[in-house]
Amino acid sequence: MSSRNQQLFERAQRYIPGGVNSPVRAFRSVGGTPRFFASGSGARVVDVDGKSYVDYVGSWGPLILGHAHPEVVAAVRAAALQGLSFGAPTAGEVEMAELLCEMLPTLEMVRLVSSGTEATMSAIRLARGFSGRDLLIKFEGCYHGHSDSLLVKAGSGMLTFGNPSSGGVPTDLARHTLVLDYNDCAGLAAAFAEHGPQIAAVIVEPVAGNMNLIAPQPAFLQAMRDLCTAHGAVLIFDEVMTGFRVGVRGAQGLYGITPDLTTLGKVIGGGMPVGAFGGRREIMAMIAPLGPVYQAGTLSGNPVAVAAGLATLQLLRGAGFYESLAQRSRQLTDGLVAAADKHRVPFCAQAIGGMFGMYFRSQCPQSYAEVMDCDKDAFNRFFHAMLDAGHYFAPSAFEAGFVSAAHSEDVIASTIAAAEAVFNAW
Ligand code: KE4
Repeated sequence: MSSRNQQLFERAQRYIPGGVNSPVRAFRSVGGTPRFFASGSGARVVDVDGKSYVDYVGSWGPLILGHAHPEVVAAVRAAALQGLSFGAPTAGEVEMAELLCEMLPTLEMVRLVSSGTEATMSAIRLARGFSGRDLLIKFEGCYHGHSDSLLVKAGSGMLTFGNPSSGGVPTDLARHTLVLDYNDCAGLAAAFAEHGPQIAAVIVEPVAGNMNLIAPQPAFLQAMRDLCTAHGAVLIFDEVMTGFRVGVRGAQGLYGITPDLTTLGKVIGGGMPVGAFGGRREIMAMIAPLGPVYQAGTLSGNPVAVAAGLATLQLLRGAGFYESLAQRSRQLTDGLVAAADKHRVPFCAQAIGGMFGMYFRSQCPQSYAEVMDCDKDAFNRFFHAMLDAGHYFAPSAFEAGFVSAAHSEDVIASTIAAAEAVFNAW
């Protein structure tokens, strides 16, 4: 008899492309039937067949406090009882803007939107409007949402203009995006030497989390900052994933780099749809209705979503929050590595704040090419064995994982014990 997960997936595929509302959820990278979740509480989620899992996806990052945190749910309930949306300014949006600018001092002004994609799309348009230039630099393996200028893969040569990486993206548009190698300082310098006066912006994940987790080489981000300053290009830190995830001041605080613009999402909505872009006042002043760069959104700053975000941000400012989160992440990665080593399985893992990467490879990768060198089949085998054991990791070898404040030492120890059993039977 098919499970309720399978029954729902069959129904879903009749009316929803691939049966999902976002491709990675379809399990196509790992195979098998995606899990339909019925509920979540703290570090756990329960699927429609009643099976419970320790959750290391956390809705891809937003659930830094764990599922259904009582204070966040209470804030959402209270806001909802006052009305779901007005399409007009609310006090909560002012509080949110003030809080974001206080927590991230590089933000002089900020605009709320409803997703990370909207945030990065708007920031790129703003950088082009501010600089009067068209060329955008991004890095292979970094994902910044699905706006057309970002669905571009490297051209034939590293310094040749991009080609569409998705159907429906005009070649004429893709050619305005240059795709370079992450952590390649020489390639970045060469691109500026060749195209400097035409470069509107560089957009980067300051810690890459969409090609599994790749840490920036210390010199890489500083070189980017220096080159953007020297050539009058806008440096955009896409902190949709790293913002308030790797530390209280995001990756910009961790590495001491001041971007010109920052994009945010995920954690700032606490599980509800909130994105944001912000930065230098002289740049943000170009955004409508102040300036000529248009940007808008029916549900931007939605009061119920903002209530969830405000409650979340207030709670993660608590003393020792990030120290404890980082300890839990390290407990997980150290434990997984020890379990794999004990059974001589080629494996490594690393954590930065509340996010982590794990790789079926002897050394942690430092580039897109090295990520591609990881044993994807081994990951898929591990993924399903751990899923069966009740531990839910991202259903792709090319995604980072997330720990929440609800992941106690004991919960993490249970995951490590399950991994030990999996590696013992490897
Ligand atoms: P959204 O439009 O999905 O809210 O945000 C896009 C985005 C922008 N920038 C970064 C650094 C991101 O990681 C994302 C979205 N991340 C993926 C997870 N790899 C979301 C999961 C999904 O696409 O379903």
